[in-house]
Amino acid sequence: MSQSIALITGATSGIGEATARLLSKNYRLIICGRRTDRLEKLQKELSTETRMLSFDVRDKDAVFEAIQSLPADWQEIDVLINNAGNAHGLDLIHEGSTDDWDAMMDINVKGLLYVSKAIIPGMVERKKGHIINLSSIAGLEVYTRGNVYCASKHAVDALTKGMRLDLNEHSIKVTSIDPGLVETEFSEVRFKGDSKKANKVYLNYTPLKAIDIAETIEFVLNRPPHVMIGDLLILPTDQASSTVVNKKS
Ligand code: 8X3
Repeated sequence: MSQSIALITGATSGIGEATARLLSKNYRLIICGRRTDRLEKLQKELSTETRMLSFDVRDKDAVFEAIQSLPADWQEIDVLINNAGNAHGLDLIHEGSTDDWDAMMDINVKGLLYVSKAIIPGMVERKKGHIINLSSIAGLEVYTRGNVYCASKHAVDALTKGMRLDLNEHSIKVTSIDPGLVETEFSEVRFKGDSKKANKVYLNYTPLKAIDIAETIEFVLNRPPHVMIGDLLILPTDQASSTVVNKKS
């Protein structure tokens, strides 16, 4: 029997890349992202059969064209990991940039919907599948200046719950993974390349690493067929909430 197929969005860095590397032991992989050079490099390094799809989740037509372009023996996707997502800016609501708002809603919410729409009907037909949505502690709590990012992740939380309800009769598992502070390019993107600001987010305590989340995803996927992990909040030991972090100085 051939290995199951997992499709990962945002596979070119951070949690997506770590998850691709970990799942390459047991899955055939479809790695997706915007940065073709990074996808090519990752594809070469993975030991499993891998396909790469280069598209921006914001581009509805590109999403559907890329997924439809998969050859027949790659069409039956067993696991969808909706990982692509970003924060843009950390501004008060009256000072935020509408471009940042568009980017967060377009990538985190609409992009997740487009990819899901391209893949879920096949899962429904086969009555089989597992969707893992990467949400955030920001999908459960709202913090000062988090406004639109938190709204986008609250939307992901609602969509996860909606998917679980609508797909219940088709035996499709739906899981939400809600990380707290994970040291990745996340803050670098949020602060538009200001590394000094970005690095400060992870100073004086021990943040999570991408591999911590990848290992959790692997655990979730390895549960027996009758077990669905619904929702997991994963925090660094030093973090109690969005705003309470035990910084050592
Ligand atoms: C990332 C975690 O706390 O920066 O989603 O919102 S946080």
